[in-house]
Amino acid sequence: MTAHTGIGASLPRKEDLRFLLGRGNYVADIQRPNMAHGVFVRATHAHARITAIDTTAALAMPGVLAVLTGEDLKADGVGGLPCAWPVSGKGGTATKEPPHPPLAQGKVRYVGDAVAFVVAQSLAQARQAADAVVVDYDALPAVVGVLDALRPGAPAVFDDIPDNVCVDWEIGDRAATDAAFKKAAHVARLSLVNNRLVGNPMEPRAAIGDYDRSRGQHTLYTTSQFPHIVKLLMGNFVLNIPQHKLRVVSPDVGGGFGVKQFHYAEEAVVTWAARRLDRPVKWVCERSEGFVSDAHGRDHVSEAEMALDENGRFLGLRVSTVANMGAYLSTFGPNIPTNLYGPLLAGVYTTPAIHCEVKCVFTNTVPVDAYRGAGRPEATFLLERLVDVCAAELGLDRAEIRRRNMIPLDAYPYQTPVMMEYDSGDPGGCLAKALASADWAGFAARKRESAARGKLRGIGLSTYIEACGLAPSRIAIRLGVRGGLFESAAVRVHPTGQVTVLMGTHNHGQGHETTFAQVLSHRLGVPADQVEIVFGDTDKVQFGLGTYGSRSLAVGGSALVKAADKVIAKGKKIAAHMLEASDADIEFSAGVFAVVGTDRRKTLAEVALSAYFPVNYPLETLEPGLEEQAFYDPVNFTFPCGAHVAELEIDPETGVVTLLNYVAVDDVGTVINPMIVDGQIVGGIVQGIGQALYEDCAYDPESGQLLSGSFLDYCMPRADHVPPIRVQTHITPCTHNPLGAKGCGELGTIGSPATVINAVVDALAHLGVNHVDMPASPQRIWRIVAESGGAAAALR
Ligand code: MCN
Repeated sequence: MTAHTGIGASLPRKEDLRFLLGRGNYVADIQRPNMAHGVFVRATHAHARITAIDTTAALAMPGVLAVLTGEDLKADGVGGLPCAWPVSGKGGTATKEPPHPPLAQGKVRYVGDAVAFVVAQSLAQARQAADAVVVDYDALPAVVGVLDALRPGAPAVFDDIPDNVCVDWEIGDRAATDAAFKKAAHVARLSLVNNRLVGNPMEPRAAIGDYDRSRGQHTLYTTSQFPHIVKLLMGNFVLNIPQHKLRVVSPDVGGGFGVKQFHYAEEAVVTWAARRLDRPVKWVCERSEGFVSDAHGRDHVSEAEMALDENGRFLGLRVSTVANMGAYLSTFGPNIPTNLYGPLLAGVYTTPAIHCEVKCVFTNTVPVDAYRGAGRPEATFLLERLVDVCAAELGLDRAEIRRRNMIPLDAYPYQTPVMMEYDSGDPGGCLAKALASADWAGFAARKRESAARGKLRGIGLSTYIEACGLAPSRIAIRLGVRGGLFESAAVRVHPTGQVTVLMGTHNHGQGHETTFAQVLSHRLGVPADQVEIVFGDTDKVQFGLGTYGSRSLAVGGSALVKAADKVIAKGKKIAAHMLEASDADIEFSAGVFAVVGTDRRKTLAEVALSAYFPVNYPLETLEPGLEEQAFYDPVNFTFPCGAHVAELEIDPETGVVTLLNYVAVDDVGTVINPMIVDGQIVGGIVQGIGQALYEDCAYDPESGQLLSGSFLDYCMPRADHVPPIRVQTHITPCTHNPLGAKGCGELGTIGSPATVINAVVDALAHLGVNHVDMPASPQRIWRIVAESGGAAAALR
């Protein structure tokens, strides 16, 4: 009856009608009675002592209600923003977590650091007054690059951390890896940079603090991917608000891509200001303000070495990475280049020995945290670039060296030397499909044809594996997270059989209102249009941990199945009573409870009506009502994997890269909605193309000023940059969750940067090029071509 709206149906996204009709409800749309408006005064120096803040002129301006500073925060006992996931370094050393006040106290440590908050009757008045706040700075030397921050004598971001090292972390077996290198027939080496990125979701961040003095009740409306965690962190660590007096609402959110999953200073400041002023206070981030206040992503410098035997088999991998934390630890900061990076370095290969060390380093830049993929694109980029270097140095075909080292199908479940146990996957199958689909074999002819037109053609491939579905509590706790990472769902069957589902995850573009309705439709036999998905309000939804790490379906969806199964179990008892049968004789299928082998049956709606109006109901043994809640703690991560191929042309005269074709073959386990999965993968690939070819968050190394602080300088990929992308799946179901589903939300950003750069390097390989750092901008490529004798020579 409901197969068409259940698992596997490409249902159009239910939520889109609301957005297309302009009925979305974003934080900026929310108006509260008597609401005031706030503007932040932000640091113009990357590193400076604040010698004075003169607020007199600003306070005298029309409409101004308050100018709040770090000293006011201190006087009110407001705490610092906590890092929720510190990691344990070499020998068990602790992560250094310096205080992170929501408004700077004493010093500013990056351009954009919040110094004061001006609140006025109108936004225009607040803006004008913010300009009138006079901050006197005593400028200090700044440090921007991670390698610079490690140099002896480098400016210290914090006086009590003179070497700027936040944590020095390692994973793997150093001795076994050293031994592998000793017996190697060949060692391939590569130094590489993973460029710093700015997330730039379409909707900038926003927050409204609201305070009801009569009840001592705070409400924060915020653009968050995880309202319950903001409630916990802000209430408990920063503002000391009891949890029952704090509500966090995260309504429609226009994209997050990771950067809306942190607890930000602005959230605490508006909540605190609303209480001080006893009126709602709204802040909406400007686009250029977002460049200096949204957490940034990536920013690694690495050395990588692969030891190989004489047949091109990987014996050992050694990685040393320095990762930028920025000026303070963001919510998950140190976890990203460590726990989400090192354990993925085995990729889809059987490399028996791996050792990776990572130094997380403070600099005078915006804090760095998760950005779509978070650690896993960095691992894949390093490994898959290095594999290409191995192939080139050994004269092996790039697909062949991968096949030789790939985890065979019969080796699953596969334990890697870096913690992970992959439950399922067929990377060889993905690779074969991708090569066939991209006509890898026919490339030489296409290359000749391009050369005849004066273009350098390249083809690149990459495999990848990702751990998503954060996270099994047993592993998360071992890795230092302060608590488990289950997810929750509640299923409320109304007396008439329609259903409201309360999800602990948050939908901000992923299509949850559609796919979770499909999951429930499949399990309970209720048409998807009779299911409403509620999320994002801590007063409505039971505790939940939100959306990141492509976890919503694998973890939240599994909680939903669990809750639905509880509904079915209770429904069987009710139906048994109604049908005068034993529970054990009741079967449930497609929304109907039936006595096995008979035509006696009750629909879910009939059972639900009886549950709320218990006339023919086992009241002595069963509570009324039909609503169940479940918490699901996964036993393992899920491991999507795949193979991508990109083909492109380079114009040697200008250095411009034009992508011609992109093929992706991905294993996301059971697919709930093929159209949504396609969209997620394509979106991710485009983001990865952005990193590979266009996006670069550049700072001036001396002054610490952000050079690419607007879309004039920071090049986001546009539709005309993107080639036709062919997405195919190659499914092996996840073995440990009830849906068999793996994540799909990030894999595009994980597979594509290496794929694209491998193709760029292939196009330039005849010039002796073995690596190009991202972004492979026209300037960077033009320079390579010019240094190797110019366009004409490159084409010879
Ligand atoms: N899905 C499916 N079948 C599968 C896997 C997933 O139908 N086998 C569906 C899911 O039901 C869900 C969507 O695909 O509707 C993505 O699911 P999942 O992989 O579980 O990822 P999450 O929903 O947890 O989303 C998080 C992930 C991350 S971490 C980032 S960052 C990201 C992303 O998804 N940010 C996004 N995709 C984004 N898409 C949009 N439009 N905007 C963002 O900010």
